[in-house]
Amino acid sequence: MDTRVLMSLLFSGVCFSSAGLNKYTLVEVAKTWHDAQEYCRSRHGDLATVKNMDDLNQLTNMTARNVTWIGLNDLNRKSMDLYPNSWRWSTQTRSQTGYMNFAPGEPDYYGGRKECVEIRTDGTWNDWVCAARQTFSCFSGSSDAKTYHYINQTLSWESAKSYCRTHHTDLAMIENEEENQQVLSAISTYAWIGLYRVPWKWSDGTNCSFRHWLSSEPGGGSELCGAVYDGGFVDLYCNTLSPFICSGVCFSSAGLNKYTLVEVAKTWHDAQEYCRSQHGDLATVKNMDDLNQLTNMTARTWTYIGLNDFNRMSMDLYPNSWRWSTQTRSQTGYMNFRPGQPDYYLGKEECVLMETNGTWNDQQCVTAFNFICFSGSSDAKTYHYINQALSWESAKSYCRTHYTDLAMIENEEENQQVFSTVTNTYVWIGLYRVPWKWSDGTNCSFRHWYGSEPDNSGGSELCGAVYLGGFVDNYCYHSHPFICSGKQLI
Ligand SMILES: [Ca+2]
Ligand SMILES: [Ca+2]
Ligand SMILES: [Ca+2]
Ligand SMILES: [Ca+2]
Repeated sequence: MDTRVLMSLLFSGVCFSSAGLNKYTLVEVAKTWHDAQEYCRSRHGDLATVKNMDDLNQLTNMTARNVTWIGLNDLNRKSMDLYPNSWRWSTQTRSQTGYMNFAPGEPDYYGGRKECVEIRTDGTWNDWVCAARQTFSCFSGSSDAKTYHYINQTLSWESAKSYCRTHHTDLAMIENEEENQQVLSAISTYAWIGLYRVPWKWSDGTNCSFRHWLSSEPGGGSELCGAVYDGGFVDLYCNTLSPFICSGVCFSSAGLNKYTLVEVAKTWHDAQEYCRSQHGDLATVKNMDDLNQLTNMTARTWTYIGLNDFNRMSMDLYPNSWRWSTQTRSQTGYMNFRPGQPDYYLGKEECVLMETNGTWNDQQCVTAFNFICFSGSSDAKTYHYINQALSWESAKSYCRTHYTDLAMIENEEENQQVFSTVTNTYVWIGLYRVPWKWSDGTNCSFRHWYGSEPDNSGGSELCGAVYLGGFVDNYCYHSHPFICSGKQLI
């Protein structure tokens, strides 16, 4: 592991691993990266995300030294402010104009190592190696009234940023042609400005900075898509034809006798124990074909399958239950739900509000509320109250565009900070839940609920069954027949 990878891990914290079987599926058909992405997504998954060395080793063992697409890509290479990768200002505030003044052909990410921006003596910009020592331009004042200061001393981009933050406001932020001229008029040679880039992101939106590039990769230029090869990552032209790896996809297990109906009424847990004792598990339903096959077997009675929601109160348990929109793990596991919450009311509440006394409650994500964003790093968060009612998803997009993300709260002090920015209103924070998982660990998101199910009737329906061609949630201690999958039962 080189120091660059190590640094990434230190900054990002832990990218938690997906547990379970059938996590990755190798598709041995050569496709372009975009066609491979479409293929995985059409089966309710996405191109594979690689979160740590265990993932990478598992994946390397599957690929037999072939170049194989994963979800890594850098398609936003030329764009400003696209989350989670590409260009942003060191101030961590959004440019009011999106102004950029790159020279023709730039930014070129030449050699895969150019992630900081210099202004040249003709006023155009170029992406360059951040470790290079150059003169630089700072600014003082506010975003609306900047005064620029040329520092005729050569430092790396990071050291220049520290210098500017100590002596002025930050490295130069430039939002229009006039400001660019002001900076240009003071410089005598190439100078760092505050623009930099975070390259590469995952197709499924996971914000995980684990990287393990082979030496001299990424090569940059126009290679915008990522693959694994020989135990590491490589960048390639996206239209290269390669096999690929999906994760979370819902492929059907081939063959007859996949499912076995057991016509003895048992509780969900006893049914699970029975199936497992026969070297299988309660049935996983991966698509409509599976569901139809299973419905034909069950003759209009409630019949248990492997679906369950036991982690309803727990943080960070994969694949279901609570996580932060940043997709980074809470350093503390802090939660501040009020007594009786989260209650998953009517089986529809999967996003979290801070209420007017500072405690939390789960609520339907589609409801519009004001919200709280944060900027800065996980260790130094600044919270921003947004007085505009949006759904949780729209609020998240807003925060990712204008700040870092929806508010992540990791201790009582941060909870107080958020609470103090709000006056007597409910606000979205970044906590949300992925409910339901399969008993056998399959990470497959196919769901086909019957009617208004899941309804969490009575507040404690944690186990899944099939009924009349759809899924229902149900009290686990009720006894029903059940369906096992895996090895054929005698
Ligand atoms: Ca360049
Ligand atoms: Ca390459
Ligand atoms: Ca609730
Ligand atoms: Ca129900």
